[in-house]
Amino acid sequence: AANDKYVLEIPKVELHVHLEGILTAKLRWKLTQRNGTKLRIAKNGRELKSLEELEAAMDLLRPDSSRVNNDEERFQFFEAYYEGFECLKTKEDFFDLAMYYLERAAKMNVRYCELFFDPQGHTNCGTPWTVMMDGFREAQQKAEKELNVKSAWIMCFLRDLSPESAMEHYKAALPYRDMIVGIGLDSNEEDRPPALFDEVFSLARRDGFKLTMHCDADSKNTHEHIRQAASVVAGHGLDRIDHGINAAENRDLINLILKRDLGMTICPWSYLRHTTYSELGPKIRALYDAGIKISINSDDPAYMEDCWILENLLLSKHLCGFDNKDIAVLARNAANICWADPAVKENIL
Ligand code: ES4
Ligand code: ZN
Repeated sequence: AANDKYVLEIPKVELHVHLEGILTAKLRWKLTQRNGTKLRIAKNGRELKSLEELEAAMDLLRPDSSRVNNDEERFQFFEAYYEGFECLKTKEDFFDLAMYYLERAAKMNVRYCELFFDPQGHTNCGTPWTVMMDGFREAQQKAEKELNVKSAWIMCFLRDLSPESAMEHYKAALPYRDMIVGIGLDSNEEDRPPALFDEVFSLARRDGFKLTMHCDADSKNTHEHIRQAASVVAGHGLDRIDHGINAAENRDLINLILKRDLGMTICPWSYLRHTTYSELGPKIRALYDAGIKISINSDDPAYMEDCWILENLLLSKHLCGFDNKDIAVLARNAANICWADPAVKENIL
């Protein structure tokens, strides 16, 4: 327990959390009631009628390393995740969602965070950009002033939608570029290699954005996707990699990541969806021992038994045998690979 106190109290930087992935059953229920929207979740569109039903449905989607990975389960996660977007209607909803994260973050001593959001999921629900971004901006300003938590946004494109849709959304986001530090790519990776989105990522780099992409461990072409993300997209590869833990299986990929000095955002709890404890520890450990700047993060806490950056750090301690010195290195790595202005970056931790 004394060690847990150290992990709780150490100042932190979080670089991989999906705003929509912190929409807990309780918050989703509250917003559904407030807006009179329908509550559906991953069960052929059947409408749920109570918070208890929603909690039970979301509970089935949590990572559980005792079940084998299957495509059906991943599909259900995405379905439930996107259905969650339907209760977000007003500026206040987006503010509440972001504040929910930022207040939790403050309690865990997160000092700076880069938050993913998926604008295509919201425009798809008919939500205007001003509603999203004004809500986010108010939360960002309030958290910086009142909670001592700084934040920036990473706009992710949904890789299961077209590159044309990504480009349209990129252009529509430019009026808000002062809030957005980076561009990412998420959602279902099946048959959607990084290079498909080369054009919009190249343009974003020319415009001064930092670049990252998800390379999920359960992707069928995991090594090739990591290679493209690390060395091909936007001329010479991206600025960070999200996940990418299967690089641990391939010395050439480790060397490539080291050569490009790419940071990696690791979310241990997520991988229990498709990896066993005994496989996971050594993979994370191999990346760390190779000298790659990995950071530990939370991904989608609402779909993971309420596991946040703190629980993920504790899990990585347990899985990899990290001690407090290692935890300090992981926190330092996150500060190192974050995309805050140099002046801010120096004083984050
Ligand atoms: C996601 Cl690929 C992926 N994994 C987990 N959460 C997500 N949210 C959006 N894309
Ligand atoms: Zn993610």
